[in-house]
Amino acid sequence: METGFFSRPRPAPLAPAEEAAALKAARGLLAARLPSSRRGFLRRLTLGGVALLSGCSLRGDDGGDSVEQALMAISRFNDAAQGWLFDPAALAPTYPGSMITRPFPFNGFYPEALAPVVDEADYQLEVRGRVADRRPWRLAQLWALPQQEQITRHICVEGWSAIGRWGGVPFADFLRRVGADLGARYVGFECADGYYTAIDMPTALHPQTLIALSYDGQVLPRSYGFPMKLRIPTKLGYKNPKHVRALFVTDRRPGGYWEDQGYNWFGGL
Ligand SMILES: Nc1nc2c(c(=O)[nH]1)N[C@H]1C(S)=C(S)[C@@H](COP(=O)(O)O)O[C@H]1N2
Ligand SMILES: [Mo]
Repeated sequence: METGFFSRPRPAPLAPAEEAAALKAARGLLAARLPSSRRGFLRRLTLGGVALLSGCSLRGDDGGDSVEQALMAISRFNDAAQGWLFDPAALAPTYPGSMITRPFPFNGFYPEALAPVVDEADYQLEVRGRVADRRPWRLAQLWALPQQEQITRHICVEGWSAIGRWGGVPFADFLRRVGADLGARYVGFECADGYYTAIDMPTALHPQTLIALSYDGQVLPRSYGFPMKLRIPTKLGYKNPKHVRALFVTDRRPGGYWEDQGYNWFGGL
């Protein structure tokens, strides 16, 4: 299913008063369209979320037209898109190989040249928290597990999206294999570059959530998260940790590098 509403240019920021007005209007429109059980997220709705929901970049330099367009798109928001965004079991759209974005963009909280260099020989994935088997994993052991591939869209709140092809181990299979407490609430991730983030258990168990070991048929390149990243197509880019070196299962909601600076924790809306 190609919904087509996520491609957009990098936006220029809105003025603070415009931001506040756009958010207030978006919350009002969405409140009218959501079941009461789903309205909790509205308090945490960010402008990135508005852009994601509407597919419109919110620019400050076009006289407010983009805000108006975004709000119109939200008011037309269809049930299929809502299902994908709000139902933890719904599948993210997948795409044909011909739609892969080349080259796939790099993003990180530092320039690409500073991406961490992780030595495969030294690498161990630590597993902690509410898990029966906490033995660390070598990369070869992860590669030995049954693999799956997906071509999905990565959406960054900074205003770009790109389609890529990732392969790896369904995270639900991994969690079952290590005897994770699947009734626990969260899985947290720590990365080799100091980045960190976390997801809720329904997202961890989602059939498209992968321990990604490959990108476009190649060993996952350094820029995209070698030796492994979590690929979570139902979540925004910042919820997809690269260079993961440790994960833990917990009931206490972990923070995140961007989440702790105000990004929406749920990050998929
Ligand atoms: N370890 C680590 N993971 C990270 C980040 C980061 O800076 N460090 N940035 C996040 C953000 S905001 C995005 S958009 C994606 C970018 O992934 P890409 O370089 O494969 O496009 O990685 C996410 N995961
Ligand atoms: Mo991002």
